[in-house]
Amino acid sequence: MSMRLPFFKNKQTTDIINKVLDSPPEHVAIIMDGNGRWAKKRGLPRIAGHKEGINSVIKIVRSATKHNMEILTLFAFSTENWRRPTTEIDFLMKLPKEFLHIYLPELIEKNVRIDMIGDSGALPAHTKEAIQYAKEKTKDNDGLLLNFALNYGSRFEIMQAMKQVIHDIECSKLTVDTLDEAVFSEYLYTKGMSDPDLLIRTSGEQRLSNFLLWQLAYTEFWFTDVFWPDFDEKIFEQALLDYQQRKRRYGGI
Ligand code: V07
Repeated sequence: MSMRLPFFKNKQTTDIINKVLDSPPEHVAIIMDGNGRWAKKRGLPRIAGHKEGINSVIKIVRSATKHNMEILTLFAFSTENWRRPTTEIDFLMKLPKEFLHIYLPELIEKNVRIDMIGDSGALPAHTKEAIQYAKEKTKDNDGLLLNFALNYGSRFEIMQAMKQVIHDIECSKLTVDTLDEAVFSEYLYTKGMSDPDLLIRTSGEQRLSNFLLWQLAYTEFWFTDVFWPDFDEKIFEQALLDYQQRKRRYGGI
């Protein structure tokens, strides 16, 4: 009997974990930080870290589909990242195509829809075309929405929304009286998407870095010291469990 007890306890624990993961957050957003530091630690060039980061992306996408998540938003390139050396930027801009070349068939098979938020106008044509192709190929899928933030900056997003709102008011498509939070949200890149329930940032930094400032108003934040290339399904599930426990505490009040 005493031999069986640990097994019983373990199974019970596993059941609880599975139950919690059956009702995951609808929308998870991730700041995939620490690729450069991961590489430096190994004496490798920064770009080796970015390339390795792709493996974590697909791992987390697979986990998100497994847990029936609705939206996964990944911060892949910020408007501030243009300040990096040209060679690094050129390398980063090839990653969408490289990722899609390998994984698009699997994403299609998994019913994933690919989208992006950010100012696509400033991206190189080859990057834009690769993403456009994937968006088109997956536009009718109704599983996970895999949303890449690329050349994304939240203040820019809010500014351009504000300009468009003013434009629509001036041409009488909108009135000041009908403008509210829900209407304003429709002017953001994330129109039609629910706000993130959970934000994860890797690599020990604890700031937003101009990511989804409007959308994260009520979001739970979860930080880890783990570098993005070392982030895996286990750590992701730990974040999901912590999130569920926070929610359950609120529910008890
Ligand atoms: C990038 C790899 C992950 C770590 C973070 C920085 C480097 C996947 C994409 C991507 C983007 C759009 C798309 C398909 C894939 C990507 C950039 C950087 C710029 F439709 N990873 N990844 N894009 N990194």
